[in-house]
Amino acid sequence: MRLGIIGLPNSGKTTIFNALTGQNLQTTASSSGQFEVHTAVVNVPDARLDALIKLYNPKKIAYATITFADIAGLDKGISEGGLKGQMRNELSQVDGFVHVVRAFKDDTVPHPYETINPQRDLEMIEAEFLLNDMVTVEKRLQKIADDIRIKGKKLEAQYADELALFEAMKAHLDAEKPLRDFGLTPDQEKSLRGYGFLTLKPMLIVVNLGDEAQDPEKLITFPHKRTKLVGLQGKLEAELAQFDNDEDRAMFMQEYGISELSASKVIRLAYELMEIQSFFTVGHDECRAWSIAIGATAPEAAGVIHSDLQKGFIRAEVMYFQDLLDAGSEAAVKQAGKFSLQGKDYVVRDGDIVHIRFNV
Ligand SMILES: Nc1nc2c(ncn2[C@@H]2O[C@H](COP(=O)(O)OP(=O)(O)O)[C@@H](O)[C@H]2O)c(=O)[nH]1
Ligand SMILES: [Mg+2]
Repeated sequence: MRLGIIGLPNSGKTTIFNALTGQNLQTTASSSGQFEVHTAVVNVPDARLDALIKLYNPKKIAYATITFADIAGLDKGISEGGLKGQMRNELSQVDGFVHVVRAFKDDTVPHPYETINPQRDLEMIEAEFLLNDMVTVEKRLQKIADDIRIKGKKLEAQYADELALFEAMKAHLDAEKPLRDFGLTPDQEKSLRGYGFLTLKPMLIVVNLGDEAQDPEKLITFPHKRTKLVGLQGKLEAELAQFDNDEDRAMFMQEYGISELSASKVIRLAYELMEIQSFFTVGHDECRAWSIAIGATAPEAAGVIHSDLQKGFIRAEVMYFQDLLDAGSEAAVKQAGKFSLQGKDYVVRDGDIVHIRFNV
């Protein structure tokens, strides 16, 4: 999963990127507004995998991962005529956004629009995304109209469904509503994937609170689907991520009243937002966590591991991780009757331990 960190210049994107990834990229008090992307891959903390590792003592360990991309260069006016080039590619390819909005006051850090106003800043970028999606929809409508004009009315029937969908999306965007709220069916969503609509992507709004711990709900109103809101103290969190001694970090956290590190909080919220969950594969060679869409079936889980496993899927051997921990061994799970063989319709649960039987 790839999450793009976006926001106005000087909102604290790079600071939050550092907090989430433990990196130490240069932050800057001058707003350059240049397109630039930095990425880092982080492990998804998982106490269940830690427990499984203790049980198997495997040669290899692999946590599920999330890629964070710090995307600089968004600002007002950028979507005029539709986003272009690398910025467009980068934004349309992420699975979701971490949208950083500035609430911290600091006279040494200039704000591109002078005053501190998180709601305005959030809406400013959202307006750019709405405009970009509108341009994309209009281009498609134009293309369909041209096609019908050139190749004749017989194409009208063929295009009828798509035309109706795009007209409805246009009306929706005209009303300044993000496509997140449109209520696309899963099939429609699949058919639209190639367009990379930005207002369709899940968005975690991170209010960068600075020194003032306060309720982000008081600063931001954004009642839309596929959206979550969280407040973080950017600079403080970035400093916390630099500790390599756990005790020092714990003391620091206590001092500032921080109960959960921003990295694990953001990852937890991202999992909820993206509607994904984890399953495990275990053994003395490797214990590993994988992420998968909630509601995915056993063959789809197999496909996350390797496409051959999905193609040649026969059955999945399934145990629930807590049953394994309670019983102490695979043999004991079997004795307790809690081991099962599942077919292609089985819906994987969060925390399942899966072994795929396959044939290629
Ligand atoms: N006082 C204060 N300054 C911050 C905070 N977060 C970021 N900054 C500062 O704001 C400036 C811009 O931050 P940066 O992360 O580079 O913003 P970006 O342009 O969105 O990547 C830097 O000087 C940061 O040190 C914060 O929580 N409090
Ligand atoms: Mg930056």
